[in-house]
Amino acid sequence: MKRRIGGGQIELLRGNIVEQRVDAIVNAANTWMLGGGGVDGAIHAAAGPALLAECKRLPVDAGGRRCPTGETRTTAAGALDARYVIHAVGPVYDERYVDEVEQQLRSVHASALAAAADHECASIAFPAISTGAYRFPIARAAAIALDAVADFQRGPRALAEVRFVLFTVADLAVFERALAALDH
Ligand code: AR6
Repeated sequence: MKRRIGGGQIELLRGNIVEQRVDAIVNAANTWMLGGGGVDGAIHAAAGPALLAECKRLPVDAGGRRCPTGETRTTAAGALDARYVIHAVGPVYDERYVDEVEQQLRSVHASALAAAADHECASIAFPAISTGAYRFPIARAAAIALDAVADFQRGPRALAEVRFVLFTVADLAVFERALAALDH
């Protein structure tokens, strides 16, 4: 499914994020940025050791953290067919703090798009950040992610193509409903 919004196109597809040919691939990372499971594991496995070496070069705090929740850090992409990996730290879902985690999910998408624009990327591929190990309910996550992207795309720095790569047919259907429901 594709839809034009603002200055570019939003595309939803089922697939594997590591196989996308785009300028920037977004990783569903954690705050330490040393790899993990899910998307993070798949991206590091496909990118090879150069990606971990890139991550280790980033500044780190006393707790070993390289990126706070709701923010992103950009590195080269190792062996991936992309120019950059944008490591995005989504929130761990917590129903006691819904407003806060929703805001963090929104900001991590806005931050990734701004980073892509800063690096003159025309295309970017997102996974469904926070909807796996971090347990964010996917229907709500889809609405927030697409709304954040639509906001950015209506602005002056819109990317030509923003792709969401969903791992299952069911997740793709959830995103398709959310995109269809999005106001222009
Ligand atoms: N391509 C596209 N989507 C995928 C892929 C893939 N190769 N693999 C999984 N998904 P998750 P999170 C889907 O857990 O919730 C890691 O350990 C998956 O089905 O990767 O943000 C990190 O190191 C789900 O819908 O990311 C962090 O510690 C979505 O991608 C933590 O997990 C996100 O699932 C981040 O958790």
